[in-house]
Amino acid sequence: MKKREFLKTSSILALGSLAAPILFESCKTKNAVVISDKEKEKSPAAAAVHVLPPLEYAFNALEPHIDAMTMEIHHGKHHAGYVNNLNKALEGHAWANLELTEIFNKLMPNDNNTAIRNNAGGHFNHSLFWRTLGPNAGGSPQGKLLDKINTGFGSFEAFKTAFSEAAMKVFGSGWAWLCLDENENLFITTTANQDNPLMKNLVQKSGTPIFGLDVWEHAYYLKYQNKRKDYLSALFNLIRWDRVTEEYNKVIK
Ligand code: MN3
Repeated sequence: MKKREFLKTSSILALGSLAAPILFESCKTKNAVVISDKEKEKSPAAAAVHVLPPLEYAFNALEPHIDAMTMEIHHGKHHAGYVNNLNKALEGHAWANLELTEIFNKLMPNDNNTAIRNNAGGHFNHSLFWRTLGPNAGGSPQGKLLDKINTGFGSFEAFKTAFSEAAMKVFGSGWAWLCLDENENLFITTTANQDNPLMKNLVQKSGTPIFGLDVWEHAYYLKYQNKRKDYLSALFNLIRWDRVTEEYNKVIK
């Protein structure tokens, strides 16, 4: 057996004896969508393993706004791919046991961590996205968050317009974000690819995202083709403002 083959076989055996039970254990104990820092299991015997959070609703639950096939592919292929590729990219890496937010803090321009950047971002961004969508949602936020939106943007309608305009301007693949800055003020920003505003060394304006909208074509193309604007309008029927408020409350006590 060549050395390379031996190493390959050894690592598969190692994966079989260590990672598989951890993965199994993780899946068993995960019954709620959790994001970021709480979504991986740690073991002294192996690097942490990031886990695809299950959807809280059926693939067809967001119809007619998002079709079932888009959801199945988006969650089961795209998001699952980010999780798998993140775990691969972190194998043997110094950041293997870091939380996603810690990884975002460490990313620097041109640091040769592109696979980690793209897949850690993809995992975090989609976890937040699924969590803040749901059937029978939409409407407008209430209470403190609504007050903050009114203060920051003039009105909820004005916020929707500004957010949609920002999302329309994302060229190619990316995300539109509603964030809190260090002064606890809301702002809208966009990022390319799977970057997010927590990647403070990589984005123009950093902050804590409380809602993110996926404007990659894979999020809407099957149903809306090139009509991103129609997808954006429909999306407002799915936003769970109670969950966005939870994200807001994590930042503002
Ligand atoms: Mn996506």
